[in-house]
Amino acid sequence: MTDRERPTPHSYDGPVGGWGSPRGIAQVTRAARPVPGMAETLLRQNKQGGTMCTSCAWGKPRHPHKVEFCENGAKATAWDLTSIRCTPDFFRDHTVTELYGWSEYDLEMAGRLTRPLRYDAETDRYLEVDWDEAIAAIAAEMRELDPRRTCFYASGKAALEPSFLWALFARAWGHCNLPDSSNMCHETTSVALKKVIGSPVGTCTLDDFQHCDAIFYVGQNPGTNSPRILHPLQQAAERGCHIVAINPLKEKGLIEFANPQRPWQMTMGSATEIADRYLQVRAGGDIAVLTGIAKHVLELEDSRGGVLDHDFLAEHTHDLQPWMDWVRAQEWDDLERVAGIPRAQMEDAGRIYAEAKAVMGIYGMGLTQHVHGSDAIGTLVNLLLLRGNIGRPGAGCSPVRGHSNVQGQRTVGIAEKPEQVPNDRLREEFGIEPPMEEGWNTTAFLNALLDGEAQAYIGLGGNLVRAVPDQDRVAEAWGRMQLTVHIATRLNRTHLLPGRSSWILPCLVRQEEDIRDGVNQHVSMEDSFSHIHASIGRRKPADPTLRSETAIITALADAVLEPNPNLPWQDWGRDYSLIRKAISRIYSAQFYDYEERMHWEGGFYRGNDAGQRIWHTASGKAEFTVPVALDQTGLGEREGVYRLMTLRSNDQFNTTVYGYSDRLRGIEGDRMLIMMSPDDMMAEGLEPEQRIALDGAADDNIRRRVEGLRVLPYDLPRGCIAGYFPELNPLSPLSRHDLASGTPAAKGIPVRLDIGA
Ligand SMILES: Nc1nc2c(c(=O)[nH]1)N[C@H]1C(S)=C(S)[C@@H](COP(=O)(O)OP(=O)(O)OC[C@H]3O[C@@H](n4cnc5c(=O)[nH]c(N)nc54)[C@H](O)[C@@H]3O)O[C@H]1N2
Ligand SMILES: Nc1nc2c(c(=O)[nH]1)N[C@H]1C(S)=C(S)[C@@H](COP(=O)(O)OP(=O)(O)OC[C@H]3O[C@@H](n4cnc5c(=O)[nH]c(N)nc54)[C@H](O)[C@@H]3O)O[C@H]1N2
Ligand SMILES: [Mo]
Repeated sequence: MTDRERPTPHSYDGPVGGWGSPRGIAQVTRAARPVPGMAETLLRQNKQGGTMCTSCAWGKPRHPHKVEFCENGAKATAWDLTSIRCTPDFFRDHTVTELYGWSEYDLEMAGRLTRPLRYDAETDRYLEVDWDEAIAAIAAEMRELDPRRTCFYASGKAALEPSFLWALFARAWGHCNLPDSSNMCHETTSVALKKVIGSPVGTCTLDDFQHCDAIFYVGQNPGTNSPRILHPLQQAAERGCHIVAINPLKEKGLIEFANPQRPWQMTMGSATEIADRYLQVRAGGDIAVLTGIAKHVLELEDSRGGVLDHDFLAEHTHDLQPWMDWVRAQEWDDLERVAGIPRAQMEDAGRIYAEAKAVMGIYGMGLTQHVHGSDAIGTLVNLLLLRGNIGRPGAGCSPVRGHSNVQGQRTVGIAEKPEQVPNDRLREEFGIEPPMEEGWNTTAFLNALLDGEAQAYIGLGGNLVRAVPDQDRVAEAWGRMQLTVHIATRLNRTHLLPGRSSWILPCLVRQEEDIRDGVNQHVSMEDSFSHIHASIGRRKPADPTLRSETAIITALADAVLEPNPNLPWQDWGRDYSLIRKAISRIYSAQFYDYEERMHWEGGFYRGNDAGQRIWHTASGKAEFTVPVALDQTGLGEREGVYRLMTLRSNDQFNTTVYGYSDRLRGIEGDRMLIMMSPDDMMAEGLEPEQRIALDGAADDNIRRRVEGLRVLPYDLPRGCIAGYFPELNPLSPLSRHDLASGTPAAKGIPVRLDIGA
């Protein structure tokens, strides 16, 4: 083995944006074959009078660019507006058992669902049913069930109006089993930020990018998952703002960006450098690296003084001293070992922090999807607090949210904890008795499913079986439920695991017109910066009989619940402004003048008390927190055990796979692969492209395995490997999740290599 050459890591030569971006759009568009109006939809996207993109939740500027969409927003739009149809004929040709064997990509390529479908066990097929018949039959079955054993899942796309009604329907019926996609995503943020700064959401707005002089950018991949962030990042970098990236992968979007809106950058092939510091942390090493940075800030304060914002610390924070004692007690050797970063780099970042007037901390799944993810967020906030970097221009913490309305769904009541909703107002306004016991979040629902407790699943979008940990065990249990109902736009694997009674209710996408009583209806959504925007669709529906999510929810609620004049489901289904009126009565401090303000360019700001330095925490101040461990995976070192990070490629939206190109990482072909450091490959005697299997290495005696994975050399810290979600989800143990919030630990999955496979 000594004479073997070190494999060359895969990489992509071009910058993010640039010419690769239109080419990437063209490839997916060719496959999706969108309807002719797509270009018009894109030109109005994220602007007043247009449709808000269904891809990510990034903010929409008050002064939009001529083109305010990105590569991945265009792909998502092409996908939604495909001209391909998945009609009842398709199901005549294929049994459900056969379709379950299809890939994610092939299933979604069957096109938009057009008609309500009922599963027929005898023929193992989905058959067309009439809308009224479907709603009546589902309602009749629901009425036989115990609401507390039913799950209403929401994926984060549905707008505020249907989301509010979804949660209200659940509570009026008698449960708050309201898991949503954020339970696998930024629930860590909702719990950790709430605890330390008293706000469950970020404190920044888009304006802050113009005032900051350092950005700590932790565990988020902007080039793929929120490309529109690259514009403000580019402007900040050009102003001389330091950008310190903390990520085990050298993600292309954090390295350079060629702005497609700037002809000279496109013509000259030049690009802006984004991060001026890149800390290639080990998976799970963020608590250590951020603590190392903070430790150096304290050292600078001790040596030269004038570094900490003492007035802010005294007036606005709590428990500084125990935290400082703890930081000072940490040995550099331990911090270096756990972070995988040399002390000099942490000191350098500490100096940048200490010298910056205004600092933003931006983060994504690299922080949230770990066993000690909440502590990692707390650690980022500790650092920010040292110099009063919350609650003033250019400063704050900014989680990059996922689905386009996932933050908004929480705002309007999709929450399993009774204390997260204004129960008294719900009682007064609607005359309902909302349940006061805690309902199921995603992890609790899955445990109830595996225990045989869960009787029914009603899903508002999503592909839950594929998105969750322990996918194989969940899939096996899924069909034991009495009733499964999916409100969906396209076919996916979860739909192909029918319960004893199973239904698919197809719905409109946001870009399509939604005419109720002769009027095209607006909906609204909330972005990552707590701004609410109106959105309207203008494309003709994929099928004339399709219904909107709101129309489906109101019809079902009307059929399931006892009549109640305070819950005018039919009126709500006809005129969505009446739903907004109800929302503004329940959440009056934030949603006043909703009907008017949602049309403002850039949306209206719902406000954030932590951003005003009003702290709704236990102590009434921002809390310093000592993490329970330095290693946020909680794994420690074990011989032969690797830390697997499951990521998104540039050609997917969660479980929706648009294609097989991960262009920005230089990876093409199939998705059954792992990226691995060339040094680890040498040590393991692995050749590039060799196929291996991974075995789960959690200590719970459950066998977890994925076979047929191609090994690719990649620039990664040793001991860490990366691959794609959802293919690798069978390796992720349901029992490993953030301790405070239950968010699955999708970034620190313990695995062993099986090279003989
Ligand atoms: N095109 C597209 N856009 C999307 C999505 C999509 O699938 N496709 N999904 C949407 C959704 S729901 C979400 S939640 C967001 C997700 O957006 P991201 O938060 O960017 O999610 P991931 O792709 O999971 O990548 C997380 C990043 O964390 C890094 N990382 C992994 N482990 C660690 C670690 O231990 N420490 C640190 N510091 N970094 C780590 C990875 O290298 C990667 O760069 O994107 C949203 N936008
Ligand atoms: N291992 C691992 N697992 C993960 C993650 C990870 O990084 N690693 N990330 C997690 C994260 S951050 C998230 S958010 C979850 C995502 O989990 P989900 O939100 O459950 O999954 P999606 O893939 O976004 O759902 C796609 C399906 O939604 C339906 N759909 C699409 N658009 C619409 C619409 O407008 N309306 C309706 N009603 N239906 C629609 C379509 O049928 C489509 O097939 O996955 C999580 N799972
Ligand atoms: Mo997400």
